[in-house]
Amino acid sequence: MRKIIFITGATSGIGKASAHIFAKNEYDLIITGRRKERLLELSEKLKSTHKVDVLTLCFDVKNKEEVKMAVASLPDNWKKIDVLLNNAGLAVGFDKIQNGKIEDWEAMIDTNVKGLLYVSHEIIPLLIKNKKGHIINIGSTAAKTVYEKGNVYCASKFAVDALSKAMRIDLLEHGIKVTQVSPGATETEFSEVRFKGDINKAIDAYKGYKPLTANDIAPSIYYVANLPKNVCINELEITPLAQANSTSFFKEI
Ligand code: NDP
Ligand code: 8X3
Repeated sequence: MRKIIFITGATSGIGKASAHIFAKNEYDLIITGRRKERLLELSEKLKSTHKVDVLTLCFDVKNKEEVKMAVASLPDNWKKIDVLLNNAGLAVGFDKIQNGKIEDWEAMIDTNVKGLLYVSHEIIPLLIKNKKGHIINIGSTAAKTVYEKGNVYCASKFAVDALSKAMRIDLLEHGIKVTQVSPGATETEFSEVRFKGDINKAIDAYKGYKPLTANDIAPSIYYVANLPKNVCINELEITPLAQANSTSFFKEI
C-alpha cells in the first residue's frame, strides 16, 4: 500500500522540494498552503511526472477553524497519513526588539507556533487511530543560537524545538516518531518574506557564501521518514559549509 504524506507550506521552498522527492518515491501527497493556484499547479506537475495521487487543501494555518475544516474534509482513504511534515512557517521583519512591530510578532507566533499546533491537533488523532505515524517539524538553527534582530523569529523556533521534544515524549506510547529537521541559511522565498518583498535585502542575506537550497534539505527529510520502524532520528541540523551556527559565517566579501 502506498504511503501518504501531509505537507504544510508546499507552495514554495522546502515544502515544495519535499513534495517532489516524496512523490518521486511513490508517496501520495496532501499538499497545503494559502496560495491555491500554486497548489493546483504543483498537484498537476506531481501527478503527471510521478503518477501519484495528490490532494490539495488550501488553508491558513493561523486560522484554527480553517485547519479543522480542511482536515475534517479528508476522505477516509486519505486519513491514513504516514508522515506529517510541519513545514509552514515564516519570519516577518528584521528589527531590534525595541523597534519591532506587534503585527510582525503575531504573524510569526501565530504561524510558526500556533499554526503548527492547530495542524498537529487535527492530525495526531488520525495517527493514533492508525497506530503509526511520523511527525517531522521544521525547526531552525535560529532555535539553537539567538542572533541580532532575530528575536521573535528565534523565540518561535525555540518553541518549535520544545514542542518537538515534548511531542516525542507524549507520543512514545503510540509508537509515533517525532523528528525535528533544523536547517541553516536556505535560499527560498524565506528572505523575501522576511524583508517584506525587498529583493535587494533578500539577496544580501546570501551574499559572500553559498547557502543551501530547498533541494539540499528535502533528501534529508525523505531519509529520516524512511528508516526502519525501530529507528527514529530525533534531530537533524543542516547548515551550508560556510555556516557553523546562526551567528558564525565564513563570507568571502
Ligand atoms: P518559503 O517562504 O519558501 O515557504 C514557506 C511556506 O510556508 C510556503 O509554502 C507558504 O505557503 C507556507 N506558509 C507560510 N505562512 C502560512 C500560513 N499562514 N498558512 C499556510 N501556509 C503558510 O520558506 P522556506 O521553505 O524556507 O520555509 C519553510 C520552513 O523552513 C519554515 O518553517 C521556515 O521557518 C523554516 N526554515 C527556513 C530556513 C531558511 O533559511 N529558508 C532555515 C530554517 C528553517 P503560502 O504562502 O502559500 O501559504
Ligand atoms: C531561518 C534561518 O538564520 O534566517 O530559520 O534564522 S535564519
